[in-house]
Order: sequence, then C-alpha cells, then structure tokens
Amino acid sequence: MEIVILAVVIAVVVLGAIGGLVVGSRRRKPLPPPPPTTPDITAPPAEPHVGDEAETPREEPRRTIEEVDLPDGSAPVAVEEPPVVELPPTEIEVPEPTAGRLVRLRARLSRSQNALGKGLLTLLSREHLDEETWEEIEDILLTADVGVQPTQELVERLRERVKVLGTRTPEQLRGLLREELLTLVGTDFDRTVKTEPETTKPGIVMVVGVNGTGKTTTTGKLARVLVADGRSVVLGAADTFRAAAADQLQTWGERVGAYTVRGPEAGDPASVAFDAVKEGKEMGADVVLIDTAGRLHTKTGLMDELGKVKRVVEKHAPLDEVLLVLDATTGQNGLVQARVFAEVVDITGIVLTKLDGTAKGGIVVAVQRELGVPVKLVGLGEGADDLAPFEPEAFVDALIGE
Ligand SMILES: Nc1nc2c(ncn2[C@@H]2O[C@H](COP(=O)(O)OP(=O)(O)OP(=O)(O)O)[C@@H](O)[C@H]2O)c(=O)[nH]1
Ligand SMILES: [Mg+2]
Repeated sequence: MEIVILAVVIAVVVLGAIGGLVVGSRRRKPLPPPPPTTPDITAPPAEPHVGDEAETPREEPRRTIEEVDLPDGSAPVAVEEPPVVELPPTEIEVPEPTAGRLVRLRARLSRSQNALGKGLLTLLSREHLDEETWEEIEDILLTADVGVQPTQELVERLRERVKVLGTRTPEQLRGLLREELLTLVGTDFDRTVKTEPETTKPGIVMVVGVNGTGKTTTTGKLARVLVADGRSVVLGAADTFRAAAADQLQTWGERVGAYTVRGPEAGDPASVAFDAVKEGKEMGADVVLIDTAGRLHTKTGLMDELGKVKRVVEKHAPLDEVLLVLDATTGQNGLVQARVFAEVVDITGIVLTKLDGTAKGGIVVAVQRELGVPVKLVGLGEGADDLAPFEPEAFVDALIGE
C-alpha cells in the first residue's frame, strides 16, 4: 500500500515538473521580433536552441527555397531589385515651324476681329453712302482702336475711291478696303526680329513692358521660335522681383533646351542681364533673350532701373532688339506706355499680345504711328506656339474675312 502511494506521489511530482517546464518554457520564449521590412536574406539560418520549437513560429515569415542560402552559395539568391527611380522626362520639345503661323492662327484673330472688317464691308455695300453711314464707318474704326488720325485718313481715302468707282460690286469693295487697310497697317516696315548681329555673337534681345502684358510668355515663345530655326538660346531672368518669375522663364527654357541665367531674388536686374550675356558669349550661344520685370511706366524709379539694365548690357555690345510687349486688350493705354518706354530704352519692335481675346486689333495701326516702330510679333493665345511673326496681309485678310 505504501509502495502504491509512493508511486502515485512520484508520478504526480514528475508530471507536475514536466507540465511546469513546458509552461515555463512557453513563458520565457521571447516574442518574435517584428518582421524586418527587408529580410536579411544573406544571413545564415539561426542555429536552433534547446527549447525552440521544431516548427518555424507562425509569426516569422516563411522563407522559400530560393531564399535559403546553401552552404556553397550556389543557390539562386533573390536579390531585391533596386527601386526604379522615375526621372522627369528630359525630352526636349520640337516647336512648330514659324513660317505661316499667322495664317494658321488666323481663325483666332478673325473670331474677335471680324466685326471690324465685316462691319465695314456691310456699311460700304449700302446703296446710298450718306454722311451718317460714313460716321458709322468712322465709329467702327475708332472702336477698334485704330486711332483718330488714321481713321480720318482712311475714311477720306475710301470716300474718294468709292466716288470714282461709281457702282460697286462686293468684290471691288473688298479689294478696295483690303488695299486701304494694308496701307494703314504698313507693308514697308522691316518686321524681322533682329537676332543676328553683324559682328560678334550673341544677338541680344531685351523684352520690356508693364505688368502682366505677357513679357515672360513672349520671351519663352520667342526662344522656341529661335530654337525651331536652329539657333542656340540663353535666357536671362532679369525679373528679380519674384523667384517665381525666374522659375517661369526657366521652365520655358527647359522645354526647348535653352539655358537660363538667374540671380538672387531681389538682386540687381542689371547684373543678371550682364551675366546672361557674358555666359551666352562664353557658351557660344546665338541669341540671349533678357526678360525684365513688369514695371508701371508711371514709376520713375523703375523706369530708371530699366534704363540702367540696358546701359549695363551695352557694356558687352549694343542690343539688337528691344521689344515692347503691349497687351492689345488695354487699348489706348498701350499708347501711353509705348511713349514712356520708348523714351527710356529705344524700342525697336512691338509685340502685341492677347490679340486672340479682343476686337481692338486697330491698335496695331495706332501704336506703329505713335512710335514709328513696327509690330513684329503678335500673341494669339497662351499655347507655347501661339506667337506669330506679324504679316500685314494675313492680318488684314483676317480682318475682312476670306
Ligand atoms: N490669351 C492670351 N494670353 C496671353 C498671351 N500672352 C500672354 N498671355 C497670358 O498673360 C498672362 C501673363 O503673362 P506673363 O508672360 O506672365 O506676363 P508678364 O508680362 O511676364 O508679367 P509680369 O512679369 O508679372 O509683369 C499669362 O497668363 C499668359 O498666359 C496671348 O497672346 N494671348
Ligand atoms: Mg514676367
């Protein structure tokens, strides 16, 4: 009996010890570390220790056969591919050719300008051209911002010629109006943008105007035109008022592969312009285009600053072009601006922007009269290739319709 009791006690003690061990070992086992983000596939498998369970704990990621390094290292090792870094596209755009752009963009012009030509043709076609009709013709021209003097000249000539003509067919009238408008717009001006100096490269072009007329856009579009014609271009970000202005210009440049020279924000615009030409020279560029900050023609300090930019650049070489950018939608105010800018920095050409959004195309005539300087380029939209060389014939055709 004693033996039986002893055996039971021993059995209980042994079982208890075994149970305690098991429970104890479970308690002592540390939690598996969180799975590493990139498993160290090169580390050899850990040696098993006493008390470890035979099976891989469920929390650990199971390794596939490929991941297990064999002793001789001959097994294929899955090396993680380095992440592919998406580089921004460096593809350089090829701008549209410049020839015939105004013809292509004529629809933009005629949409807003047609009122002028169509209105004139309708009035001229009236059976009886009385004083009132001639006054209406005058009004149309004045509304289109042709200006008082040119309007009177045109009406006088039209009256004369219509009288001589006697009976008029619509075709005759159209031809007559076309001729007279062409005379007014002027076919004798040299409208080429001068970028090829006679002596040494690079050609230097400076772009000026009041705020928001489209200077930077025009500089960018012009860079595209030049690049399309096979010229190398350096851009000078002489608008140092805002860092964003230089960024804006640089973006235009990057699209066609033109290098942009910029200076510190609020730095001296004259020194940026100077450096741009200097770098253009060193790089052997064909043309340097200098974008300037918008400035009100009424602020003397800012106008003086512009004069200084020009003088400093001229330490390198004379400027080939000083382009005044005028917003066609501002109408007659453009004339006042033109006058003041011309005094400070001899304007050599006018860029008339936003002609796509106005019926005031007559400003072409008025501003040329005011400055005695031709409109060389017209902006017909915000698109990169919406800048066209100004061609009087295409312009007048757009006015009076096909
Ligand atoms: N519709 C139309 N918009 C134009 C044209 N040219 C420029 N713009 C727009 O006019 C706005 C002003 O253009 P910018 O080139 O920044 O003018 P900016 O003269 O450099 O302006 P500031 O540097 O601030 O003086 C932009 O939204 C252009 O897209 C054009 O011919 N037609
Ligand atoms: Mg600008």
